Amino acid sequence: MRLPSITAIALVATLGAGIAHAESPKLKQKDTYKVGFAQTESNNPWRIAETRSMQEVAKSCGWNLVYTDAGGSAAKQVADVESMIAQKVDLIVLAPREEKPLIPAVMKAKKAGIPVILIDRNVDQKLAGAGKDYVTFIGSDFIDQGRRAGEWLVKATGGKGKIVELEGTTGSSPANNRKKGFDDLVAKHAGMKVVASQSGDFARDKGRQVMQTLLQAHPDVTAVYAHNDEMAIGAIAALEAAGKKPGQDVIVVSIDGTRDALTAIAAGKMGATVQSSPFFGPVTCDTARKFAKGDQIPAWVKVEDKFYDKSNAQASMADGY
Ligand code: GZL
Repeated sequence: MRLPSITAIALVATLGAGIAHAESPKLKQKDTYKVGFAQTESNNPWRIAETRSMQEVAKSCGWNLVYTDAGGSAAKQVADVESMIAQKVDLIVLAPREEKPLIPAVMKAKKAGIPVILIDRNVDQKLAGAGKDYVTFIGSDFIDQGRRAGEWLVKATGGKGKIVELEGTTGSSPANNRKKGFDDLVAKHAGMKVVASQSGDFARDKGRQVMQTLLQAHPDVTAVYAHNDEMAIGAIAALEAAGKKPGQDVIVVSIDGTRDALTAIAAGKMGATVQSSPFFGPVTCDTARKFAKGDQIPAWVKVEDKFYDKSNAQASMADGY
């Protein structure tokens, strides 16, 4: 009897190892689930709207929701996920605060046989993948959001401007990709220059403080691009405190679509904002149900976002949150 060659044995071993880790854990079909939702923090209207959306859908989706709030700490969010694993939840829904620190927690859930659905923010795709380590990423196209904000600003300024960029939470996928989308677009226009770019951590008052500081170094700024409306509104307060007229001396463009942003656009203080929907409850319930049924789930369940400027902000107030 001919023994299989070393190559054949190695191939089977590799495949076997591969197969063992080929797929993320499954979700059985049943009437009710114990679902963990690990939130990053509740420091702005966007995050509060997201949490409300998840809590509102829980009842109709048959979820007994285990909710945690990491208070802005990725380390605490890791501990929150580990606690959900210890509680043997059926499914973990995670908005990873930053792209890298949450990956070990995702792998621990996989090892414990608990499927993870990422919503709102993603993990570093070089270190973990949909279908293999987690079920899918449900969220907006942050690069496209940055590009759309940049496109609008180029049109609004005739392709000329000294831009201050207020970045979101350092290391988060929305901050990384909103920066990439915007900066790549603006770099194509010789008259547009990002003169300063700094994190305001997606928070209103931090955005105001950073804008106040950057204004001292760049008093001739003509435009502000904020990675979210909260920082944009903080920047508007800083501009006004410095005697500038937002919407006239300085054009402000942002992302999210909060009610305060729609109000600022209608009042002429903000130019435009790209929606970044926080309403993840229904789409997460639908995706989990399809997954349990055995449907093929795409690696990215993309959320489509609207766009608001002075032409539609007032009429769209009901979209705000
Ligand atoms: C986007 C989300 C961002 C919002 C911010 O999906 O992660 O986090 O744009 C929020 O307002 O803090």
